[in-house]
Amino acid sequence: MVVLANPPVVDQIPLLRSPGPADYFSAIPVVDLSSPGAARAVVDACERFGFFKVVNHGVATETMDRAEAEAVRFFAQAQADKDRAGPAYPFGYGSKRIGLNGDMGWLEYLLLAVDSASVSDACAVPSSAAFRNALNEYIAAVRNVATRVLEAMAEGLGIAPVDTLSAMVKEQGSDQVFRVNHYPPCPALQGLGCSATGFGEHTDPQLVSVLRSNGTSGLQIALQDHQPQQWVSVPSDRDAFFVNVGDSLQVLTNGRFRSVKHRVVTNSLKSRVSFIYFAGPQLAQRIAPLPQLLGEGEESLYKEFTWGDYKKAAYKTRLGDNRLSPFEKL
Ligand code: GA4
Repeated sequence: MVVLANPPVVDQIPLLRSPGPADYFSAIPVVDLSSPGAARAVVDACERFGFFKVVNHGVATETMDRAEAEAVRFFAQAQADKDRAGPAYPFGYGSKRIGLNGDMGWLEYLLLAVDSASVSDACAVPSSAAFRNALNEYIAAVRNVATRVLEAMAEGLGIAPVDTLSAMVKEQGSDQVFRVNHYPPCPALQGLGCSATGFGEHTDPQLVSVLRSNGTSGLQIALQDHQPQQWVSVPSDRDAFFVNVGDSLQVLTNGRFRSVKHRVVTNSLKSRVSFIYFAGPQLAQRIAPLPQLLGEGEESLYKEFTWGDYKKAAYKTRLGDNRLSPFEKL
């Protein structure tokens, strides 16, 4: 057997099969957030996929475009200037390394803490007022989408009060994170049938994550209950948001919603820029199935933990690990 080494530029970055037209999944659920049927559609999508697209969300195109243009400007800077905005941990600029345990992807990014509805003062980056203002406007808007989605979920699940889930994110001191990802093209692999992993497969630890990207595809989700695992490509839509169910929401619903495994495959010719808002609760928030969702005699599938416990454990894992399994009851 001949084992080919990765071309030097993508050394250390795992390769994936390049997606073809047949991998695009046209059946991604679409939720019209302005429609009276939104609550039911959200619950259905969370049960079947842990993932859906949101349209008619009310966020102005200019808010998204301005933040994207500023991000493009930031990443176009000289490498030395961007490196001065690092390291990524706890917050700032990072390149290729994801987390602290050896994961690598073909991307550069900004990892930022969010306080209330804007970039935390604890983050010195971005230092440009124009970029920061654009991000703050975007974050306020996307946070509002996330809380409306959490309210639709509660309504659809029949949980009262309807702000039971959204309040966890709106509370002072909730643990919200924002990520700006730039996946440069990787022409070295063009025509070889394989692509660099932009962001390796993982589930998000929080309640929900809300993603928006430019028109370059790359996001893939794993379909639930498919053996062997089946990855499908999500057609890009720069006017929509995409929502992922995270591990914490899986636990709060006692597994009724399952967190979605997802990953990003790099395009060989086009840059992908994405924004992801991760809606987490306060560190002290107990993550346990909501009593209203437990049927008679139904027990929690999970051991007791707080978001702080989960987060601490998550940062010790590798990206692709199943982070929930140590918290499952035997
Ligand atoms: C996945 C979701 C978010 O991007 C993130 C990621 C975090 C990081 O990039 O530092 C983690 C990853 C994410 C889960 C496991 C740990 C932590 C990288 C990693 C290997 C910001 C988050 O909250 O968890």
